Amino acid sequence: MRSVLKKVHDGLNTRTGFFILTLVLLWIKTYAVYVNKFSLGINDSMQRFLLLLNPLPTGLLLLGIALYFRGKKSYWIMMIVDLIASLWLFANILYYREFSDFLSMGIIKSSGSVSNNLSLSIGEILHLSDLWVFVDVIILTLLLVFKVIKIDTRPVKFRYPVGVTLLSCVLFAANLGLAEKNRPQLLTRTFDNNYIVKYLGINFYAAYNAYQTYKESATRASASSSDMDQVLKFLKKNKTTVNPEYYGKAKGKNVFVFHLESFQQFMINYKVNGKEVTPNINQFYSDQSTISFDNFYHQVGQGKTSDAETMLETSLFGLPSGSVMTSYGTNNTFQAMPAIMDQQGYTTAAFHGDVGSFWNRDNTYKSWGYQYFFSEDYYKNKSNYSIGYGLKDKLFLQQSVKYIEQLPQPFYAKLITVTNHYPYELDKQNQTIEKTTTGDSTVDGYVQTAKYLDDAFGEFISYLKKAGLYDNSMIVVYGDHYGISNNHKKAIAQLLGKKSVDSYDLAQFQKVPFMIHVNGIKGGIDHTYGGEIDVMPTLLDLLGIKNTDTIQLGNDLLAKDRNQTVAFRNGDFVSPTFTKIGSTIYNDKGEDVTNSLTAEQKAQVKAQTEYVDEELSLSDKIITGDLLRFYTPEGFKATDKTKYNYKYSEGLKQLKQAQKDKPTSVLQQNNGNSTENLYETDAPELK
Ligand code: GP9
Ligand code: MN
Repeated sequence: MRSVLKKVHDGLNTRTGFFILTLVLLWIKTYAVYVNKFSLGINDSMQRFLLLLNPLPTGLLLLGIALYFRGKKSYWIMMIVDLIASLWLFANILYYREFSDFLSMGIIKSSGSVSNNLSLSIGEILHLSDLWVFVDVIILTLLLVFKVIKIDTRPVKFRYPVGVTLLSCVLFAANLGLAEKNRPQLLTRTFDNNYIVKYLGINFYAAYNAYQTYKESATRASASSSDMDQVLKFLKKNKTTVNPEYYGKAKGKNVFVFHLESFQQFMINYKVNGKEVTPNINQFYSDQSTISFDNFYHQVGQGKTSDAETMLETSLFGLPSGSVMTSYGTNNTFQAMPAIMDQQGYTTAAFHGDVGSFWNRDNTYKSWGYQYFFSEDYYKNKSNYSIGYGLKDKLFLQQSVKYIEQLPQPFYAKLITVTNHYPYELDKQNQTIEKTTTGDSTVDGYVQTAKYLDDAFGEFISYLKKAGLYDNSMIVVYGDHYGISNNHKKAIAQLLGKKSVDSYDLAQFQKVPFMIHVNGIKGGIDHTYGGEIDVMPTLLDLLGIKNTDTIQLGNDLLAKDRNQTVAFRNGDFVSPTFTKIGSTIYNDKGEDVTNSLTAEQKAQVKAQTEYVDEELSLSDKIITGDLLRFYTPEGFKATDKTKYNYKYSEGLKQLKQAQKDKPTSVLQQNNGNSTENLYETDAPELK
């Protein structure tokens, strides 16, 4: 026994021994923090393996820096690196406890606003067990100070630290490769900080985030207020005139924005074996008080849902790569829909059954001025309540009612569904229609989850009717983006009953529903060409809210003099006359006319191309240069992000107070009696 101890002690007296001990302790503790202090949502054994592995490469790299130095210096550098890594862990433990998200450089830069946002004092947030992250650093330091461990001053060969650095790089490459395999586009799309930490580790996350922030702030710093001139010129040139038949027709009404996940236009009135897939949505679509657009396209890029949200709430495009919400949502200035509605006396709230950090919603919604964000924490969840990215739609909508009924009216409420999401899996008990039979397994489940979404939508609409909300609300329903990607050409052709599909067909396949229901309004199918960028101006006009000075790249779909060229994020476009895909031009019948255009038609296509390029590049400039900080529209008060806190306990408190301050909620109008019992659902999980 003694000899074993002696061997260990001798080992620790060598620099390599001490290095390994420090590394292993840092590794174990980081993993322990991952498991005990964060909820990273481990779904499979590969994710578990990567979680265990990921502290190692960066640990080797960082502590390995010390090995390039000699003697005492080497030891102290090791301890300092260890301390910094521990402080970073510690700061994130505290931040995570309050926000269920990781600290970003953007947050640290605006740390004043963060501290304002903390609902609890540091004493309340701190748990004694958090201090464990420092124990190894302290003990190792004491062992060195009291010379229990002796400093090994022997010189080392240069190739030794280089070897350690190389090893860390190899391990990191392996880690990254496995992570990308499990979660494609992890870094290009950066959905969620939680994902980066889960797959690549908290130290990598720090470096990655710092790099992104550096890149972003460089562009931001070089932007100036004169850059807005170009934007204003473009807007002036393309301004439409409001349609008096519709302007202000929804004034003062509540607004529901109902987000149909991955829902495409071709599903409307679609049948499988003679059975309608989405009878409720179909009925809503053809209601005489619903304006339904049948040439409405999604315009998202890599940011998918987040791009759709960005366009709907700000009338600015997503980015050529990545997501506006994750990269710029925390710090940029916006003049977004919730803020505008708030300033019109509306209560504003977003509802979603996934974690709040996904797509950086928890920060972006503050920049957009949402008063409430009801995310996963606000919902009861049992093991069979969730599938894929979150709560199943029926359970999500049913549980949303207890918050909706507490919102002082008028309100602006956005509900984001999620069950109809790739890979379209649904538990047996919720399947109420047969799969399609294209043989493409990622496509064939689509109608089943779409049907489920439709059922959930139907239940929600029935509730609105019973609770009296249907008639005093403007109900906006839209599909966020394609559900079946262009990689599934064969299956798409089969679904559409065609032999094959070409690029033109695929462009048309990007149509998503966009419907606006206002009781008593003149509805019908509107054939105007438009896209998600046009939603905000359309809604503001219907609500009779002046928006002539607001920076919006879209235009009112109900205006008669609009440019109907619809940009896709990659610069392609569709329009009533020509469609451009890459360098190919199609006419309105889908025929390739690239080589047979008249001079006049060529000029028209050129003008359309320029229009599309200009609106996309101006949008990018506004976002990357944070140009809206230089421009506040008349009558608009800049959004104060520090006002908002979406923590569960805080949200409840706020709702309670709101009942007293402004007793116009459904609950108050119902003499304090909940309307939850009016909600009928056949969700099997509740039986
Ligand atoms: C998750 C959800 C999905 O919260 O909104 O986003 P998507 O994958 O569709 O972009
Ligand atoms: Mn989506």
